[in-house]
Amino acid sequence: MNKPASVPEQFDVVVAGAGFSGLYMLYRLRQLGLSVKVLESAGDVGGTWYWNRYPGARCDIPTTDYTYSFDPELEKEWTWSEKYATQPEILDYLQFVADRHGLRSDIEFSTTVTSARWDEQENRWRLTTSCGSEIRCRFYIMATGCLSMPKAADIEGAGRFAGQVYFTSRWPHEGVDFTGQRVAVIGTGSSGIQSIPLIARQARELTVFQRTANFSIPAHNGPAPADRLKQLGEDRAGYRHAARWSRGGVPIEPTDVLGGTASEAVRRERFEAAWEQGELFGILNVFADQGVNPAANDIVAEMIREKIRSIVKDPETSEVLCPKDHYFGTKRPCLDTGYFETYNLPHVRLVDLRKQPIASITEEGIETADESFGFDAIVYATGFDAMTGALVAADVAGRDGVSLQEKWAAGPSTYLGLMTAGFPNFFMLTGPGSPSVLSNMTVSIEQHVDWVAECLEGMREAGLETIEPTTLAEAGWNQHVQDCAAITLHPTANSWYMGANVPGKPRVFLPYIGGVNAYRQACDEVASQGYLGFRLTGPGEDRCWDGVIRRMQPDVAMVLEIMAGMGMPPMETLSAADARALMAAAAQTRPPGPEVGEVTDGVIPIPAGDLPYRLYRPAGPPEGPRPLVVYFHGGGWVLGNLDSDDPLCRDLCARSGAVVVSVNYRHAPEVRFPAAAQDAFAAVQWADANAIELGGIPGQLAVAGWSAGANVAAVACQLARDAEGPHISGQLLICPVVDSDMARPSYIENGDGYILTTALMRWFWDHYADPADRGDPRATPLRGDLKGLPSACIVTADFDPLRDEGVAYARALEAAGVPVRLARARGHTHTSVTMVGVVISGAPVRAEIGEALRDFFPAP
Ligand code: N01
Repeated sequence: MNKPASVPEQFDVVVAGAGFSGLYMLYRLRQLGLSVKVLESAGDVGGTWYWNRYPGARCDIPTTDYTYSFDPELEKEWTWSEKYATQPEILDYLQFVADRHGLRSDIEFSTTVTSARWDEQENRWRLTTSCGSEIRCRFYIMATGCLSMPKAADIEGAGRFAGQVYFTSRWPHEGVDFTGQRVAVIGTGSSGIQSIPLIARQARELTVFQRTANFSIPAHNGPAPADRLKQLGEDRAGYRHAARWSRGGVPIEPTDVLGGTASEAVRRERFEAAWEQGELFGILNVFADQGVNPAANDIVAEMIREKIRSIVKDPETSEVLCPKDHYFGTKRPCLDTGYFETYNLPHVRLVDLRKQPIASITEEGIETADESFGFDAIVYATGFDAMTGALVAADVAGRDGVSLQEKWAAGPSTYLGLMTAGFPNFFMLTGPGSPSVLSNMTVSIEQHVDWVAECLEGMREAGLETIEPTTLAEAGWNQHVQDCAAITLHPTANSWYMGANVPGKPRVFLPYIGGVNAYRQACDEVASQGYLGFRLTGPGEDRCWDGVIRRMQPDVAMVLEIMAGMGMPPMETLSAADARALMAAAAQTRPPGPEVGEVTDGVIPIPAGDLPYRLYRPAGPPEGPRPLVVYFHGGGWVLGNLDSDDPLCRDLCARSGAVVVSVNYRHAPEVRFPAAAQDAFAAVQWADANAIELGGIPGQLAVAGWSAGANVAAVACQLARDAEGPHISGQLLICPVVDSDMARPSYIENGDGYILTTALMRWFWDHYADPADRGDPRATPLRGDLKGLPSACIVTADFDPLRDEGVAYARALEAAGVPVRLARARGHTHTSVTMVGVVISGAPVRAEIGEALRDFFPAP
């Protein structure tokens, strides 16, 4: 007789993992009255802190912060013994939490989820486990951690070694005694750096194999910091609230000191204070710009190298220990206790794998290109398949049987790091695309768990059964995650943040670097907007408010926030003179733009008087004449001058290799339409006639302009065509004004809040041209004859009221047979693309502009 098939167990929710996130998730789901089962591979709770038992394992966020905040009573009952608690103490803490809330009864230990399949008919997940059981659940939540899947040993011969082999990430529970042994440690990340000093205390000989030198600062461990304890004692709730709304999940005051401009004394003082403090978020906050500006980063990096050189006595060893191949912070910096000092011990040796790579592991030890080493034990501290490893390995398949592994073949794709399209009712806690590893994990974990719990509660109340992100929302979030990373130095490093440590893993920045606070804000907004970007279904219900939660470039958003905080009066409420003074004052504080070869000022004689110009000549070869670009500044025909657009002109010059002549045309309201347009045309005629004197190549002349400057540049092209000369090779129009019609959708969408407003545009027009003149093609070139005009590059910005008229001009030029390149400044405002050295995300757009300018001319 056949054995009857066992009936699968049914739960509302299954959670995989019983570490920090799984335990709290269980607690919250129970509070909601849902039936829950937690499956945990390990023999007990603890997650990371269960497995990583190597000597010296500690957290690298002060334990007063690296702790649950959901239970104030728990906080009172538990006191951390040290600033950075050891692994056994953190494990004790998690066991204490599990006991205190009776969590173990819903956890099945030593059980791994071996597969998860979405059943579309039943709207259920079907799970199988390593114990052979089947489970059905409505929601499946992976709380499997970011650094839980050890990286496979990717070294030739691994497995051949006859001695003892240890992985820091899977350390024996009974501990290891290295006394009298010859020990090798491979890897100098956090795990290696923490364990090496302690292994050195026991081993007879210790040889460390280092592929990449790592930045590390002393932890200065000891009692929990008194100031932190005082703050917590006085206002625990306030402290935790501040942590939740901080950038990294630890409440610190972000500095506004810039490395590039700070005095040597300030630099030194800030660095030494951070070094003494011994905290990651302190050393990452020496300068506001160290994460984005190579020069500022180099200052911190060099000061750390100085420290290493001062600690390590052997100059050759200390040089090998000095990190030089990545910017500080782009690989996770380490906190150590006596790490560099360890290399002063006579029985400790450092092998530089950049000079002598490992050829093979042998039965006796390790062979490099130059030497054979014999060992009794090898310790692999070689890291993890971070952030995606545990998720992808878990054999999860969503709609149509598509697995996570297949879907993420080119890198992870998530909405908010919480869910992924095609996998309904499947949540990831601290998944890729969330702040996770870049933050205090416990704060991020609590935020994710709370968000998921509130989502499930809301669904239950609304009678909804499934939730799943849309592909639009997910693509938007992925883009935002990458945009946030792109303005930092992070993508330059071969880090596990980039997936670069695992051979063959797609190179994608994995966590969200926009900050815990910004991320929480985005998650809250998504929920409060009816779960924007999610499809929710239930009996007779199918609702979806589709959309993208963050479309603006992160640094543009930051600039807008700063400007809003400055409380400046709206420009259109000022007189022209006051508005000009305000612009001039703002220009004082910005970066100067790139160096160019030569900058000279002069005047262009025109019948009405002299027009000032400034000429920028590129640095470096080739000597001799270059193409000429005549540039007209922005400012609504009212504001602006040679200084206002100076950084942009330098940038255009450096990127295009052309001589740029920036012309200050006459301004309204003193001189109104059509003076600016006439001046522009006169300047072009003059530049063409004087090309040789200006260092230009006769016949190779383009015009360019931004905003109202692009307006007069476009008009100059039409006037030159009508006058049958001069010949213009191309027109670069950055966010141009080409029409006076303010009814286009971009005016409706972007007319307020993005610096150039509808009200300001009206103010500009009123200063410049009478209503009766505004239909004149010399004011609104879109209304002119567009045949026979020079090739154009038109740049439009997403958050610009003028966006649609720029597009309209491009379309109209194309229709008239003019070759057009339309460059979209994604996520930018009218002004942000021009903010050289301030808005880093504008650089790729300006690179495209430089290329377009070069394309106007024959190749040199
Ligand atoms: O791993 P890692 P980890 N041949 O990837 C080297 C957290 N954590 O376990 O840089 C030779 O950082 C590799 O070299 P390279 C923390 O977030 C926290 O140390 O790839 N060498 C690197 O030196 C941390 O960042 C704490 O060139 C090889 C090392 O192995 C993260 O976990 C403690 C190699 C791996 O360093 C991971 O840290 C511990 C090979 N084939 C961990 N493959 C605290 O809270 C790899 N390496 C303090």
